[in-house]
Amino acid sequence: MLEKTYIMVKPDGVKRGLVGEIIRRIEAKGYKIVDLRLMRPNRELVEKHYDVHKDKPFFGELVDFISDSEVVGMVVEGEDVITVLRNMIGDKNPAIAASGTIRGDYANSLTKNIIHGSDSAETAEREISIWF
Ligand SMILES: Nc1nc2c(ncn2[C@@H]2O[C@H](COP(=O)(O)OP(=O)(O)O)[C@@H](O)[C@H]2O)c(=O)[nH]1
Ligand SMILES: [Mg+2]
Repeated sequence: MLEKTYIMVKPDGVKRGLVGEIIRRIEAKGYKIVDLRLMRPNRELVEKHYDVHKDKPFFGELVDFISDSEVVGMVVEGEDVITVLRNMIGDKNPAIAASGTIRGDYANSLTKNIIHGSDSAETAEREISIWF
């Protein structure tokens, strides 16, 4: 199915100069970037994005990390793009993320794990409307 997903290079990915590598992998897979923006999101926006995690113990640390820092948000379109990019991103835990995935190759921290990708069609629609 032709879908759209929200992908975000987190502040650690931007600081480490991984924006180009991430875009390269997305394009090499054959997906199309249909919107892209460099942003410094305020707390309110980041809290809304991670609303599902608001009762988790790591919520404050996560929001602190993303807020008022440069991130690159993009909308990516393609066949089954939501699932395929989640697979290319890899597990959130760098100790588990497989080599060859973005997190497996570049992440070394559970909070600072380089990249976000929507996990379902409903989430993708919600996140795209929040960020774009
Ligand atoms: N410090 C910490 N951060 C976490 C933990 N679980 C998730 N996170 C962070 O919160 C983000 C969202 O979590 P989740 O939706 O479960 O993972 P994702 O969809 O793969 O990004 C992750 O990418 C991490 O940055 C945790 O147990 N500890
Ligand atoms: Mg998630």
